[in-house]
Amino acid sequence: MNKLALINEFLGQPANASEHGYQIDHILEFCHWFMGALFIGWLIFFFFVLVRYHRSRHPVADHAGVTSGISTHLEFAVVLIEAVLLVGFALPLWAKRVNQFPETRDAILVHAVGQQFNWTFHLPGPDGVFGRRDVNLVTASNQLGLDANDPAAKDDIVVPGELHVPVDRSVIIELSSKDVIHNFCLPHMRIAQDAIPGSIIPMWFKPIKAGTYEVICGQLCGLGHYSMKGSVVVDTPQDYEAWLKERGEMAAQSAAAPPPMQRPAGEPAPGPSPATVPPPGAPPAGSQPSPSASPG
Ligand SMILES: [Cu+2]
Repeated sequence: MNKLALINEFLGQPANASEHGYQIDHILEFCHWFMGALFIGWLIFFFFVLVRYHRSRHPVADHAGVTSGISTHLEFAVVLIEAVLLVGFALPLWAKRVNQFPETRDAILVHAVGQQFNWTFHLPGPDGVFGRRDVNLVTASNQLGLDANDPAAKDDIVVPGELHVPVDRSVIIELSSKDVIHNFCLPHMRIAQDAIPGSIIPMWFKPIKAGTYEVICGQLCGLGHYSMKGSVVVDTPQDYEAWLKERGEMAAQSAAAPPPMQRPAGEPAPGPSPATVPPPGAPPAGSQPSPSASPG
């Protein structure tokens, strides 16, 4: 790392672990140094003006003002540098991110679904086809509403919180959300994208360093937002295959297990509910026979 890049480290940027990340880092470095120079420049100018135009030196206002063109030149230079940064560097880099996706046959394709307050990952399994998902099928044990009757869903892998990907291979993540707007932010990969209910939004990156990296939610999505974390584990190809195999076996086992018992529609939940427990001091319900007065 060169000395100039230390400003990113100083500002808390974690070490880059993606192929394109150095380009983002260069722009960040330049912007921070440029803003630092502007800050110091304006600060010097501010104190110069405070001293130079103090009331004791100029008791009467000068209505002619400044006649030199230096401020115009300085402001034009600042606008020019900002325009070059935006049009010359930032926009092309952003366009490459959103328009030039890797070929799907070379990349790992994963669905990531955000909900208050966790991430769930959906992989297509050995057949390479994602099973159908239906919001009406969502239950506590089927967080994504995967359709068990869809043959393509039989081998699908659903993992909460932790996604594994192989190193040196592009990863395309298609994002969606079950409730509010979340943001899938991977600071080490220099990538973030909103997850919006009703939309499927793709993002991609290519990890170049094995390790475990934190996923955070980059949108204030509710009271538990602070705890909406996950992780992306970048494995060697062998470790990734082993993880995929293990997860595939677990998915096959859970698919073969009988479905959990479900109450018939309309049947109330077991145990007292707010509707069946009288509030303290309330007269006993007349229409309901008490247990001691059972007919017999
Ligand atoms: Cu969130």
